Amino acid sequence: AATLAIDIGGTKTLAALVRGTQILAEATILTSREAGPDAWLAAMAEQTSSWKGQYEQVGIAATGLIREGCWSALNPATLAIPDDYPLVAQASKLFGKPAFAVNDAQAAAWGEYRFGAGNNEDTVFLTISTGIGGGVVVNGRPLLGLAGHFGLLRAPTDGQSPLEDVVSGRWMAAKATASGHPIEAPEIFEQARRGETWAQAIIARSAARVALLCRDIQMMFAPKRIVMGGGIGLAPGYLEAVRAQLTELPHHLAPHLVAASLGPRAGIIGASDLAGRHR
Ligand code: BMX
Repeated sequence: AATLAIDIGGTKTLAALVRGTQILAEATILTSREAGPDAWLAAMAEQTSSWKGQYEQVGIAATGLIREGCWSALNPATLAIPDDYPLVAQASKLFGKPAFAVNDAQAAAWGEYRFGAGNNEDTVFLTISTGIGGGVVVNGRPLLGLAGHFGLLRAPTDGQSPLEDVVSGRWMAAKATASGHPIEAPEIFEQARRGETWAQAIIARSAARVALLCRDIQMMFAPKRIVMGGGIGLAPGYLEAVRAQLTELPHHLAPHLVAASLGPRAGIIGASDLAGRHR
């Protein structure tokens, strides 16, 4: 039995037919950010229409807060979602199958815990992407709802802004533009690889803040591993830049940082497995 798994991120949506950790079919849809949930779901239904009849449930990993099946934005800058959009009801109606929804980073945390780098041990997942997402799995249980939303922490910025607004891909692009290079995060990494110091400085600044976040996560959850994901988190050199900031920590305080072994598929694999457990 397969699951139609959908990972709705701030920049793009990944849809797949998933059975266990097997990806039977896959499609990427760009999130037209101002279109809204009805349009995003309609685009996914259209893009996956040929899979009809091949899945028995729908598992959704979505950026934002999922509470009793309803979807809201915590940071509209990451994706503007109307408050309490009835995501599960709308998805089950549209796809004609029972649906389950969970936050994208919480889904990825479960995927990596069960089938990836988390190795079935206490895991915190951290995605550095359009925002910063977090998921926590302790004693074999995933924390759901609001828990793990590290991107919305304000203590690290003295209350000036959510942490993700000075770390994520959006911040990096804004910094590049402000320094005369109107480019998006992926190209910033490209320029850094070419030795451009302004690009290297933006990446180093973001990584230094993420390193401090990882230290704090270690103090709060003492996970076996912090599994890093996301377009920025998995960009070449980023994880190493974060690790470099943690080397002088005493061993018992140091987070053990590893790359998501399921990569961009952690969310759909985690959402698919969680959907199967919540039937
Ligand atoms: C934001 C928040 C989180 C999400 C994180 C990463 C919104 C819309 N999203 O902190 O729920 O997990 O961004 O989102 O408030 P991504 O789109 O970068 O994966």
